[in-house]
Amino acid sequence: MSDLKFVADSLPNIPWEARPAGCSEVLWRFSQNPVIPRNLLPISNSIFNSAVVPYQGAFAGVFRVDHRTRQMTLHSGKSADGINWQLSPERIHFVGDDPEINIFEYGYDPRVCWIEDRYYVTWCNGYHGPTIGVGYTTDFETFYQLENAYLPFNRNGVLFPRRIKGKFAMLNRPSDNGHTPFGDIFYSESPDMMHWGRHRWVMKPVGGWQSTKVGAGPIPIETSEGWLMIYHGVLTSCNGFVYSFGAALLDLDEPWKVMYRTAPYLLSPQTLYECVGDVPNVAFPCAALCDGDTGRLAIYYGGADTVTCLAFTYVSELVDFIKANSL
Ligand code: BMA
Repeated sequence: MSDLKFVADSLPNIPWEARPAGCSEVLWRFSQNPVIPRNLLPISNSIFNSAVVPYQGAFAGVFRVDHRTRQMTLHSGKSADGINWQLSPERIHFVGDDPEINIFEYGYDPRVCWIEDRYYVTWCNGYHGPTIGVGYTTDFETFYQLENAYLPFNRNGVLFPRRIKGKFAMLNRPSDNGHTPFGDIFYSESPDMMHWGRHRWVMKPVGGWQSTKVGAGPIPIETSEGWLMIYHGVLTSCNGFVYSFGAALLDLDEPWKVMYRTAPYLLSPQTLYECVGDVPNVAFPCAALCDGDTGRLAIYYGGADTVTCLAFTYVSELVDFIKANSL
């Protein structure tokens, strides 16, 4: 057993399934995938790329729900076990003071992060092109909207779960207005969750499964070996983009410094529900639950832009894997 230290509350009811006999992968898929089918709601075309957190002894989350109109929206949801979900039939209507910012054009790829006293939500928010919307909730019923973090175009805004040197901190990925064929991960900080600056470059695409663009996934987990960042990487094949995911360890005080980064992917689209759907060949992680007692890690990811899936590992095994298989 590793003597890795990591920051995670006790989560005895974390969704979990033991590594299958004979499996030597660092990550293994839930045998009941997908956990959320595309048609869970009468109005849903697809439910994927979604964020889940522990909440009051159970689980809550913000879900990307593309409606049958193909409007991209966010819905809240609750679950006793993290596997069977009840989603609100109505999309989230953020409450805000400024109608200019509060107009909902579209929202997708949410992340949820508990910091200090509330659950912050970040998402790709339509405001004359995609940028990072920021809001918060305490009860997953009422959601308040703050200012957008950046000018368009930006995607994959992922908050750190605590202030770093006194500042809120966010990974993000400047992009373009379309299906961006490039993209590096940057780090930005803020004194107040409104003004973002002191931008630092974190990492770029390097080749193979992560050759076209990279973007942060779940909220990073603090460990004694650095921030554990799971991220997606994109390869451009002759048949379009292929979204896989890997992981990196970032310096605790200066997270733009990448210490280790996986050369092989952790998971690439290989099952039917990852390879077949509205956008084939996509495995897109947006959330991870971690049990502080056992080190169990449950990663939520979208399959083929259609359904929501789970994969499992142990945080110490993942950190060991990153260090042993780094670029
Ligand atoms: C990205 C985002 C994700 C999506 C991915 C693959 O640009 O739109 O929501 O999963 O493309 O289509």
